[in-house]
Amino acid sequence: MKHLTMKKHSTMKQRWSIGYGLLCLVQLGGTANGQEGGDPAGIPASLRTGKIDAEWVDRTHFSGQGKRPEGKDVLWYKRSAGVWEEALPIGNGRLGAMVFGGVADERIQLNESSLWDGYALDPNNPESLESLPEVRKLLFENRNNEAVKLAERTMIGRPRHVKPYQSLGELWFDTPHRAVTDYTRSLDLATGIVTVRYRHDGIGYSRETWASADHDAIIVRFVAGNGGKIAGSFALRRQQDAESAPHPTDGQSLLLKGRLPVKDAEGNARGIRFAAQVKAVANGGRIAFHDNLMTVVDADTLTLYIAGATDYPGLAQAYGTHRYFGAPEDSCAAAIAQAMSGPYQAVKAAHLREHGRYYGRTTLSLPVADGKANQLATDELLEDARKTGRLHPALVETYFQFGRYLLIASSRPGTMPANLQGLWAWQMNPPWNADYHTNINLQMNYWPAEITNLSEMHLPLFDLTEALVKPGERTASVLYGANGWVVHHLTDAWGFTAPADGPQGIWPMGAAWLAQHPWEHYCYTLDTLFLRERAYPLMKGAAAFILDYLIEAPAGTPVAGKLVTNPSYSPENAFFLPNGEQSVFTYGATMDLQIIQDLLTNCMSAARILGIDKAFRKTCAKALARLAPTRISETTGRIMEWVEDYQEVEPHHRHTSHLFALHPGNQLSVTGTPKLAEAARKTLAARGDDGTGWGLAWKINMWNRLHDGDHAYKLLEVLLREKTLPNLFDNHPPFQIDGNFGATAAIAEMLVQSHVPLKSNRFEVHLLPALPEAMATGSVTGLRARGGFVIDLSWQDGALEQACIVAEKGGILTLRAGGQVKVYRTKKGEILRLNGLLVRQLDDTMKD
Ligand code: FUC
Repeated sequence: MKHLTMKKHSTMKQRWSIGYGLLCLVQLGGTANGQEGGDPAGIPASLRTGKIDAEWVDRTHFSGQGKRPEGKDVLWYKRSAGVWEEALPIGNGRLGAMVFGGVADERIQLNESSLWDGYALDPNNPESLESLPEVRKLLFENRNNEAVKLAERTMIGRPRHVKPYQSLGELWFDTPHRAVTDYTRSLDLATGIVTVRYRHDGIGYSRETWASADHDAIIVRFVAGNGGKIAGSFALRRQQDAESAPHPTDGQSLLLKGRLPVKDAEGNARGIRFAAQVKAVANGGRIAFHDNLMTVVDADTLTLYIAGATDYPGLAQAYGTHRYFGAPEDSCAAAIAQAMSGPYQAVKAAHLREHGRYYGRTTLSLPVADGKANQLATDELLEDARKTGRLHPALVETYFQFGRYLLIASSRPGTMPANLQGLWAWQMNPPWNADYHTNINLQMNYWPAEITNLSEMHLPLFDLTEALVKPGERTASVLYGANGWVVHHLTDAWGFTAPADGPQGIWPMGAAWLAQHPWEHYCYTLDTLFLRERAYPLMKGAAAFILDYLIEAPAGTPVAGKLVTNPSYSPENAFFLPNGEQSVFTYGATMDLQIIQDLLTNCMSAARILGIDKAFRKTCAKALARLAPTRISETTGRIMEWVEDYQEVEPHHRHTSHLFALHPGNQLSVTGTPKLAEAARKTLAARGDDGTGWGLAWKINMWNRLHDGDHAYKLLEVLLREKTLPNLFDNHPPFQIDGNFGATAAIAEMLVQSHVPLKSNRFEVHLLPALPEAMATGSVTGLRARGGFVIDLSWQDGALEQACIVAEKGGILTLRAGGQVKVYRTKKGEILRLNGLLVRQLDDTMKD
């Protein structure tokens, strides 16, 4: 249906269109009802099975000039999106959509966060435990590639790969408006609403699209100015495994239904079921159906309610269950009924309150008065950055807030956590399956959660982490004969914890790294109940595995007598062996040791705070004392990535794993470990100023931690100039959302850092630790620091002007700024107002 363009499919000889009321097939030559293009039901077979993305185009002719919409944090454009990477994302954590903003032809691509291929299975390789001693021996004897071969054969999961997260489907519609003037489309981050505005035949039209969290639906509202009428033809579609038709019981809806065709070894169908429903509510006008199309004509206003659901059993039940819950089409109908239970304006007002509650907590202002930000649309600001080499501060503000927006939209309490694409994926096989990579990417998604005041959005990560404990315990026991739980370099919605893909998958550090997050959540919130009930059990279980996995390095190795990991791998870098061969496997890779130091140290702190587990604390302390240390290369002065001073195959490799202790860890710092910090600086410089989107985002964070804001900003410039798509999505390439989240956290850490531990179980709070020259004047509100502090700051010409700090939990606050360190005793709820020299101002007040 719709038109098909000849863009990428030169063999297609026809162009399909939905007329606004009638299906029409526009013949461009060739077959009329061709095998290539169409089927009698009105939807070309190619659109059921083909590549939707390559075939969609908006046929609108644009003229005139759209104006920047109101609102401070707005992405806006003067044309509709041509491709998915220009479309604008909305989401309520579970349901997501990419809105193209087309006029003659609109496309709204839909996602539901639990629509995963695959099912829960036991992927653990039973041959692993037997081969483990031999793998270890080979590695200690520097017979690395023999170890790789044996491990590949005996340790990789069965199956070897996880299955993908997939698109739910797409809503496409035609309208009769082919030539429009003064068009704008925008996403207001503060409201979460995508708005399309234009004029046609002198009449103004607007359409707003948003995702309601509390009404659990996506809503599209069409409004016409005086005398204008709304018309359109609507179709729901999916490339595969689904059928779309008029709803059997609801005369105003289309329903798309399907099931993924997955079978287990016994031939039982195990794929999840899914459905999407779109319901049209027209004020005036008529709704009719033609084959699989729903048409609306002559409406004064039109509201579409879109719901989506699957029968995914939930993270907690996913592993080991054969049961699925509820018919997805019933869930859709229920969600739509709920969304329609109040007048549109009331449902919208509830959405604005709900979204604003999170979004409005933090503001960033980097003022310049050049008017550019008003004239240049978002893609033009990116273009301007590419031309001038410099970022407009308005772009930095928007990019920062966009990262926060994306987390609110893709990770709400009770939903799946944000995957490699957050929530948004149009393909059936997205890059890297849009899975959960646990060797950096999933964790990076959550770096901004606490510091940018979105602590609740962190919760889905803990739900996933808890769901991995049971399968992870089995993997620990089957593969390594170890206690505790383990996760390797990726996981999915079905509790996959075994090594996947290849040797890079034999990286048993995923759980240990994931366990950093609930601890961080505690450090920011000081929620002792959370620490006791959720964080500590996860941390202790991850540590139990590590304590069993560690092994003493034998005589003759560079760290003889010390505890190391084996096998071990520095994600995902390779090195040259002395004989010139390349390898990836070793023992005691630096990152492992740093993750372990982080985990065991955090476990000890947590147990001390909770006043429990003395014996376990001692065990951790003993292991820490024997752990092989992070070492500096005598030849390069850099932090060694591996236990031997191997030369890396790719010196600019995208992972900077061996600086984990600098970021996101905290054992390495400018003030605490100056020698290691200097070696880290050299390491970072050698890694270079380029990289994948997320690789750059990580390095920006690391330069911040070295208090070099200008270098950090230089990389932010590269990220925005070269690794950012027109809709501000991060570009690995391809699109991968972690870079957005990593860089958002980094912009926050230019302004506030609080990772340096003090003896008191507290952390030093450092104001403006890495302020770049390019951000010399500005203000921020609502950033959070460890210890339960909420911080507003303003600065002028590179120096702190004022700070206002709310001590939500009270206690000692150690503050560093501009070379000074001051200590304040605060009461619970106290507000400290400080001038640029950290001197308290007289109007200190207690919070009500
Ligand atoms: C890691 C990275 C890749 C990619 C993938 C999803 O393995 O090394 O670059 O980001 O995750």
